[in-house]
Amino acid sequence: MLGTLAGLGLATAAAAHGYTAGDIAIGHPWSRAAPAGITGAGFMTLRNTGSAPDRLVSARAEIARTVEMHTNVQEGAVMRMRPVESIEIAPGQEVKLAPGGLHLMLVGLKQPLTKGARVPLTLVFQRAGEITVELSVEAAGAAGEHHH
Ligand SMILES: [Cu+2]
Repeated sequence: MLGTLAGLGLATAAAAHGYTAGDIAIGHPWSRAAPAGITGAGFMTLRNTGSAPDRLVSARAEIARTVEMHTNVQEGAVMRMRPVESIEIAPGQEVKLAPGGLHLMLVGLKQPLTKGARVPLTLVFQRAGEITVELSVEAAGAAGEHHH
């Protein structure tokens, strides 16, 4: 039993990567393979382990002209993306940036996002400050793909 649990723990540690900035834990930042010139996406989980609210106020990446924060909203039968000013992370809460919901947009890719690559992305939090994480680039999947 102990051996099985230890094995699972190792497997999880190898597959996922995470970062900590102050009270904010950033879990498995990832992106999808995409060619240069278009817009890529950034996904991750943001968990606030502290007792004060924090917010992601901006992000930037060398690989993109600009990085925007978006949410997906339902308008009748259509899902539309809408820019948001910031993403709030309440104390003790976890916010998921995932396909179909909140996400980062890497606008104007200067280079392709290649599967298997690690792409530096700097996140700026109101309280926790700046941290540079690496987006792990996964396959270009159809599920949750969105268009500009
Ligand atoms: Cu978007």
